[in-house]
Amino acid sequence: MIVLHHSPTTRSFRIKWLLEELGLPYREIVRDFYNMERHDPEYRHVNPIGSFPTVEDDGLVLTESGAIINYVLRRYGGGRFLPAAGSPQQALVDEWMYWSEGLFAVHQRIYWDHCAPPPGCIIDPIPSVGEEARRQAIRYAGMLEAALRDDGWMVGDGLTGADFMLSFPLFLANMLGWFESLPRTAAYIGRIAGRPAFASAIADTLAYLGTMRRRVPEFPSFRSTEALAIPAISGGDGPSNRRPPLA
Ligand SMILES: N[C@@H](CCC(=O)N[C@@H](CS)C(=O)NCC(=O)O)C(=O)O
Repeated sequence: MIVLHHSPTTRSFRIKWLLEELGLPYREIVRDFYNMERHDPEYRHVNPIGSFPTVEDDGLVLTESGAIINYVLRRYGGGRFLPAAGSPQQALVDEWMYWSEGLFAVHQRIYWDHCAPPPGCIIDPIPSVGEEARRQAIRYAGMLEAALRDDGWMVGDGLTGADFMLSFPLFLANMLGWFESLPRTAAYIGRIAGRPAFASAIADTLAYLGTMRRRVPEFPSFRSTEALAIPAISGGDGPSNRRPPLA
């Protein structure tokens, strides 16, 4: 059975949403992102930097959302959410999947590092750098705004891997109010958020955000946890397709 290592508020909700949408059985292991749980030796044997998501299946370990989405759809999707191999639609799905993580989310990450309230920000943030990244992210979102058709999709006529990938950075951006001048994009993420499987996958994230707001002063910056003495992991029987974890 698929094992999903999940942490509320992180990209692993993409995978949770996909598994819920497909109705696939899976085992979920939940860790708190903002304390040391992601540095548990047990988890770092599976994922050397303790990032989310990680999926284990049949001895295979994957730690990139896009690869996980494609793997799950190709192996277990039964054709759902998957354009024909080699079709122009598949090329467009790939394009939006790369766009999501390689372009939009990069700028969002820079914004978050420099402008988020603790515990999201880095130790020495430079707000002007974050602000410029926010402007660039919104400029890039103009590409999505232009690609969204009147029927609300940008590829084909239903969900694809691109929607699962886009859900993470766009949901966050929408919460930050970035799409006020991009009505199609705002409506698109609103429609996705209205899907029952999405609502079920995001529920723990929303609950966690509520508690975080109350507890923020107690939390260390998640960057500052990197500066703490996090023990190196050595030896052990890691998954077969992984090299030994980083020190
Ligand atoms: N490109 C990866 C990014 C994974 C990632 O950076 N996840 C964040 C949470 S949203 C994380 O765990 N970061 C911890 C770190 O970078 O050390 C993906 O799309 O899955």
